[in-house]
This record gives sequence, structure tokens and C-alpha cells, in this order.
Amino acid sequence: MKLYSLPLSPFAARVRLSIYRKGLDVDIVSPEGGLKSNDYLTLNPMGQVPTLVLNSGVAIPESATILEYLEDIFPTPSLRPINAQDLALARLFLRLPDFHIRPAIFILRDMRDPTKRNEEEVETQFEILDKGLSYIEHYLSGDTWAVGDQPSIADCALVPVLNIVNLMESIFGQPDLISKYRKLGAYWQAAKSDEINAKVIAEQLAAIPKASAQVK
Ligand SMILES: N[C@@H](CCC(=O)N[C@@H](CS)C(=O)NCC(=O)O)C(=O)O
Repeated sequence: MKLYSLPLSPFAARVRLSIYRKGLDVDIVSPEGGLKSNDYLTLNPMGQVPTLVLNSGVAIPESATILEYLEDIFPTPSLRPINAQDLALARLFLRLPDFHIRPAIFILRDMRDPTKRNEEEVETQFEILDKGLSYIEHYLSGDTWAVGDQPSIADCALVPVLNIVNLMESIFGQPDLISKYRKLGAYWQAAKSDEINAKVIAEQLAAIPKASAQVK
């Protein structure tokens, strides 16, 4: 199998976390001609990462779909909570960032250059991010892992996106939104001390200019 990934992408990083936790033999590559090249659009017409190309040649897009596929094909070690309640919560943690964090991050990403920055818009997007984080806080278990007592697809979803939130705070000189939340702050501290999470966090940070790479 081959995973098309970009190091910084929180959605591709979700899948890398699963691959590393499961110890899978997957070739992880960047889209050679870019996300909008004809070759890549043939694989994924949305021109996004991640895309998982199966040995059959079929290419699966969408991080949540790929994570579930990997659980089906490689059930051990399982990152899928066993009981239905925990599984529902884990799937929620895959969706909350998509709806409540991703849009603000993309807008902020395009204003990273101070000359392209609209300060009012920056404040608005950080308010939106803060709201998104408050939803995550609401549903977090308050333990080391997002759901239950072991790593799951929920942690694959949360850790890379929290890393990007943290990064945006550094770039825009904003206060630390994550640690303001009791459960989320403790979760992020614990997450960073896990070896596999730390590997993916480091991969993301290695993809950006050193000056912006401070993780709080
Ligand atoms: N819902 C998608 C989102 C993927 C996504 O937004 N990927 C970004 C990188 S973080 C991307 O490829 N952006 C390029 C674009 O949308 O044109 C998923 O979960 O895989």
C-alpha cells in the first residue's frame, strides 16, 4: 500500500499515526507533481491528502474513511474502541475538527504572511478555533487518551490538529487556547509525551520554518 501524505497536513498525519501504531508496512510519499497535478487528480479528484492506494490499485481518500479501512484490514492492535458508546465518541472526535477547526486553520494559514493579514479576521478565526476547542473539551474523557484507556482513532484525529492549533497560536502571537481548557490542556501534555504521537508532532513541525516551530 502507498499513502499520499504531506508532513504538515493534520489529516494525513491522522493516518500516519495509525500506520505507526499498527506498525504497518506502507510506503508514505508526497504527491510528486503537487495536489492538483493531473496524475494526482486521477487518484483523488478532490486533490487532497491523504489518499491511500491499496494493493488492488484502488485509491481511498478521506482520513476518517482510511482510518476505518485500516481497522478493518489490520485489526491488531486495535484503535477502534470496542463498546458502542466509546466508538461513537471516537468517531465524533474525527468529525469535530473537520467542522469546527479545519475551516479556521485554512483561513489562518493563508494569512501567515503578515503582509496578507487582516487582524480583525485573525481575531474572528481564533474565536472560532476557541469555540471548536470548547466542543472537544466537552466530550473529552479527561484521561490520558481521548476515549477509554488506550489509544484509538480519536487520538489519531486529535493530536495532529491540536499541534496545528498550537502552531497557529505561535505564528500569530495568540494566547495558548489549549491549556486554558482543563481536560484538553492535560490531554495535550500527556499526548506529547507518547513516543508515537511525538514522532508525528515532530514530522509536522519539521515541515515548517524553524522560527514558527515552537510547541508550547
Ligand atoms: N476531509 C478531508 C480533508 C483533507 C484536507 O483538507 N487535506 C488538505 C491538507 S491538510 C488538503 O489536501 N488541502 C488541499 C485542498 O483542499 O485543495 C480528510 O479528512 O482527509
